[in-house]
Amino acid sequence: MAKFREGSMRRRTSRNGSAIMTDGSIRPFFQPIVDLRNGRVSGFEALARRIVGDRVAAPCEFLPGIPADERLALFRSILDQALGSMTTALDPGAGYYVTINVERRLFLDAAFFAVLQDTLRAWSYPPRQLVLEILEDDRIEDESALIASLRGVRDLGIRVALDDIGTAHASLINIKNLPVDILKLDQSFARELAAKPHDLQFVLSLLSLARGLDKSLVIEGVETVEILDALMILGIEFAQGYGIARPMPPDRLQAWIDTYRVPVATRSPQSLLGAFASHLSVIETCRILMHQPLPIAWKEECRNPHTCEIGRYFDRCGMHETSFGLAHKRFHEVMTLYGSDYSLWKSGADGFAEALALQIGKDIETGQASEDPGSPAPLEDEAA
Ligand code: G
Ligand code: MN
Repeated sequence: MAKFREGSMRRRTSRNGSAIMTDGSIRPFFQPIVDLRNGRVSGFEALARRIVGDRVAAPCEFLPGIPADERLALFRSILDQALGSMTTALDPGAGYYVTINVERRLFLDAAFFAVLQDTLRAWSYPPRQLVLEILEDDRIEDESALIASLRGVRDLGIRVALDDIGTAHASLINIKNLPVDILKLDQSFARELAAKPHDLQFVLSLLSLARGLDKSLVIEGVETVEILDALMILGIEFAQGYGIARPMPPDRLQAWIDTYRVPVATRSPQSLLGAFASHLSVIETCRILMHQPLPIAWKEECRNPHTCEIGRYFDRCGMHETSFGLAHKRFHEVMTLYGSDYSLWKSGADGFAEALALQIGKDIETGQASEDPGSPAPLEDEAA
């Protein structure tokens, strides 16, 4: 009787298209997440890929072929393979974490916790080194049940991340209501920063929100060294993106770790986008100080455009006499006026931001900005 039922289930799932699930073609690739404060790799996002011959397919291509009732099995498979790779392909003592995407409704699946605990136990894997990223789902869900499930996950010692912050679904309400440890800014923000430096304001404000809420912030979609530079200047902790590394199969991870160095390692700008980020920080600080006296050290040095980090960068590159260099000098002339003559201060601040943005745009047009993300040749599009 039991045998008959098992057999009929197997037939039913295979009719439902689970060939994708059972042929072993779905494997995790791993994309590093770097801690910008010390330049070290902190963890890896495990990303499901389907490998057929020498082609590597992304989830948007194969997920539609996996029916809803097999998504938990997909999660189990990725989790199992990811924990296996972390345990066997890397030094388990290094303390890297792995972060795994989970469809929102799986947190409400009755069998979810058993899958999670069984797999952790099978690999003797420390829960602290696992992060679950909550993905979006169009369905209206029972929020209180989701919150209870997330609490249960965190009680096991596993951390939870909210993915795709800034997209329609992952809204401020989710940040407010869901018990999570990590916020991940959707890659569409960082990816376009090179052409839209003003968008750095979103990064800066989200960082302030994350800090205030005591959560970590990961910026995804870091495609160039200039973006990395700007994020470091803002004080961002964690970054992920093609400019650091593409997702790669587990057997390449250790060699990548051994050779990777963060290309910029100071808090002083190395690019115009970095200078823009530095300027945003100064503006933000002035605004915070708005109704308070300027720190003494600032007051004395403020008028000298060579003393700030941007000024020192312009010194190194001989940029003080350019249009944006002159705008920078003008800002220094009015910088102390934020409390007494706000509109003059603001025109100086905006004038420098605009002049910089204009030059950044020109550099992109003339190909002076880096297009090479500064990482080894793309791995994902190659044969696995
Ligand atoms: O939604 P989520 O943030 O989990 O998306 C991760 C996906 O984004 C992966 O498929 C990965 O290959 C892709 N990705 C990662 N870094 C970058 C990047 O810098 N630029 C772009 N365009 N895509 C990226
Ligand atoms: Mn993700």
